[in-house]
Amino acid sequence: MQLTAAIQNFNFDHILLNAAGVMCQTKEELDTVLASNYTGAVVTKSATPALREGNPTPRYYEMAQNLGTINSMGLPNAGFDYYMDYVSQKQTDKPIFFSIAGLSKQDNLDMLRRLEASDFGGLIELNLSCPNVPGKPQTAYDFEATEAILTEAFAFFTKPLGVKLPPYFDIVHFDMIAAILNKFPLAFVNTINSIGNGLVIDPETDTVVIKPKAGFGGLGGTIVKATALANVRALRDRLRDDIKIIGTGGVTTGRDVYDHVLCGADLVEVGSQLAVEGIGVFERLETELAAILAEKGFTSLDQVRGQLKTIA
Ligand code: RRO
Repeated sequence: MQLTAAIQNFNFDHILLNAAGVMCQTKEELDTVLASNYTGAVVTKSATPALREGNPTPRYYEMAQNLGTINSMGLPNAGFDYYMDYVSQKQTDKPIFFSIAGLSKQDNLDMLRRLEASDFGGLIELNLSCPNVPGKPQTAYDFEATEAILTEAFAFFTKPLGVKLPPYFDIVHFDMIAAILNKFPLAFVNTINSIGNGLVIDPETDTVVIKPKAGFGGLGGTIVKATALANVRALRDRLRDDIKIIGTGGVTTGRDVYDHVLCGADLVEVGSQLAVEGIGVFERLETELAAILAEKGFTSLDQVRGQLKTIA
């Protein structure tokens, strides 16, 4: 069974990896993801130039019946240098995605300059979709700002760069973001980040379940799957073939992974369910995925990728 993928000259022996933010804030967590026999890569927690503690707790909550999660972590991370140190020291055959999420365009451009000047030989993910920093809107909902940062970045950046996008909910917005992304030599697009600014209530206490932003936070897990699939499918239909797609959102079973691939995902990331279930999730998902492929008589994901059928 061929459960592999490629982005430019990076080969992935497995299509699953963590979603940025989950199990990737410390070197020990990053090592855990890399050490799994069922991950194809690892992505680091989105970095800011300096260490951040993030928002006050409670800032993460799991809904009943595995419906999903809500978080308002607020970009807690060990700072750019910590992750640069990690990727410089690390000996691994697996590709590493270095994720950055500056709080301003200048922060992002400064970090990209440092990545460009460094020996880092992996992939870089520019997170334009953090929903949880009070007072900072998600950049990728501002099409002009998105085009501006990519224009300035690609004026000097030559390494494999992708963007992490928020979910879009309108066909015109799919058209607009794709038209912008197609202007740039992006290696990949990762869709979706959490659905921003949901609200979950505890029925026992009539209280919100997380403290920051009066309870508003990013939704992940089961409840976001349909939105994630729509975004993967819509972008695969609109982006240049050489821009690969990382499908993220709502993956709790092997069938969910299969559905992402059907919609056109090259790699698939696991966020909420990795937080809920732990590192063993990757073996379970890959085993379930392989069983579905075998049952359908496929020997490779290439026979499935993008093959979603519509009703004539
Ligand atoms: O740290 C967070 O609050 C966070 C980030 Br940066 C993100 O991109 N997505 C998310 O759900 N949480």
